[in-house]
Amino acid sequence: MPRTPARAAPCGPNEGRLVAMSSALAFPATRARALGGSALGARPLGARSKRPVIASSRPALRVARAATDAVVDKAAHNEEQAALRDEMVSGCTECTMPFEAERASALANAALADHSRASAIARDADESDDGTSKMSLRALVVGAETGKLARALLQKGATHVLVLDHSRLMLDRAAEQFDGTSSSTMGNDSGARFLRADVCDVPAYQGPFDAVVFNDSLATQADPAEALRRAVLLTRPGARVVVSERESVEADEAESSTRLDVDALVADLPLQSTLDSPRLGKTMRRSDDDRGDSPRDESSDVHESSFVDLSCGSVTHTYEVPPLFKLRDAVAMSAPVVEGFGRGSRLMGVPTANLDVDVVAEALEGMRRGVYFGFARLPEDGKHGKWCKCVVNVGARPTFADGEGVTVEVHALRDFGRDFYGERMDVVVLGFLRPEMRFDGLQALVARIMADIGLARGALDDRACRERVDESVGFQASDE
Ligand code: ADP
Ligand code: RBF
Ligand code: MG
Repeated sequence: MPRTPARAAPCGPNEGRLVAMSSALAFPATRARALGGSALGARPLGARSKRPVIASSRPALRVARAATDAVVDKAAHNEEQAALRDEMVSGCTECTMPFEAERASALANAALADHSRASAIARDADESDDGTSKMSLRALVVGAETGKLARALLQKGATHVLVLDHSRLMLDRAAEQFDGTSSSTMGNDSGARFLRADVCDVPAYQGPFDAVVFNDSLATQADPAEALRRAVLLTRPGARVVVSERESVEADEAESSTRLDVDALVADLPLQSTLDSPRLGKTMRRSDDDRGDSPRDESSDVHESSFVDLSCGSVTHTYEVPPLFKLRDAVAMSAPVVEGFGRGSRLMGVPTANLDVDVVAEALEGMRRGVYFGFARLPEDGKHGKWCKCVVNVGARPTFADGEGVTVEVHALRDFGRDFYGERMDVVVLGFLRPEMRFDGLQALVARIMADIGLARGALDDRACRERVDESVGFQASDE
């Protein structure tokens, strides 16, 4: 796929239709134009722009800001979207989209080609007795369109595809792509499933997903930044996140500045471009750049290397959720354990040893706020002196009105049977799990922390990770 931004080149048998249909897709032009909002009054926030297909790196933050600053009545927005899309489908006689098959195939490739989990599944199948693997590869499609993308994903190795849309009719139309054998709405059966829901409301048990594709749907979300953030939280480490927006070649310059700046939206998310070296991983510490062994700083990481594919009349960005234990340099900290907020994370079932932030200030400098995993120990405690697994939150606890300061909280995955305020704790941080977020209440936070702990355990159990610990930090991790 071309990396160099260029004007959209019509491709495949639909050649020429892009110009004729522009953002109207292949639904009747009058109906499709209503998506822009003019027929129903105000243009929805983040609605599709008719920008010419030019991929400039201009910092077009406007849409993201507008979406987050404004108080959006999300339910009303979603209903409006559903009505518009229902109307598009009910009024269409020839339900096809420009470059439909080519685009589905290109997006499925972006989502799954050379996917690390696909290789793991192939290895697992090789090693299994019956030559098949029980591992799943789950994809989430936001924006049903005609269902071709879901089919392409299944053909390219996805075992489960969940398709979301606000429009019931759109979902029904997409589901028609599947016969009874390949589609299921039941339980954990493999195949495609269709759900009328907002991406922010997808329950965690539907995932974790190995690929998420925003199929020409991010710009029409009530809050695109939040939608992306929620989607990323539903993913498994190593997952791909693909954002594709259809573009019009006839858009005027005035509208071009409202084009969604996807790179800006993902800047605070744990995503890296698929162009980053998987061996080196994403640079998480600014100090790497200070030492000059990385050509770019962390914030420009995503911007410089995001993948823009302009084929088939779309602009497509492809990112990867970093696989676990990807911190290039382990971060070592050693500090006395101090009193926290006394609100009692113990009540949450997750006691956290708060490290004295003044002591770890230097290590903290280059770290982004978020959740990490690694090993911890109480070096002065004969019984608990061995390294044990831990999760670490470096952040300001936005879920609570605690104050603004950044704290470093270590939850050791071991039962110490006592408190150890005032004692020194050593921590070696090896990997980044996710950015810190504001949750809607304690229950949601605790549920996510439990998921973090599960991911951390899995990563730290991995032999490669333990070997890396031995190499880079020079200690043997305990088996606990
Ligand atoms: P605070 O708000 O004072 O940090 P917490 O409810 O977070 O209180 O409890 C943290 C304290 O619990 C730690 O300082 C430590 O002394 C103790 N503790 C016991 N077990 C653990 C553990 N497995 N991980 C972290 N802290 C633990
Ligand atoms: N607090 C937040 O407000 N948002 C988070 O995303 C968040 N993630 C955490 C992840 C882990 C693994 C741990 C141990 C704590 C996290 N916290 C988070 C901090 C939590 O709010 C804090 O431990 C309690 O409020 C007690 O200070
Ligand atoms: Mg604490």
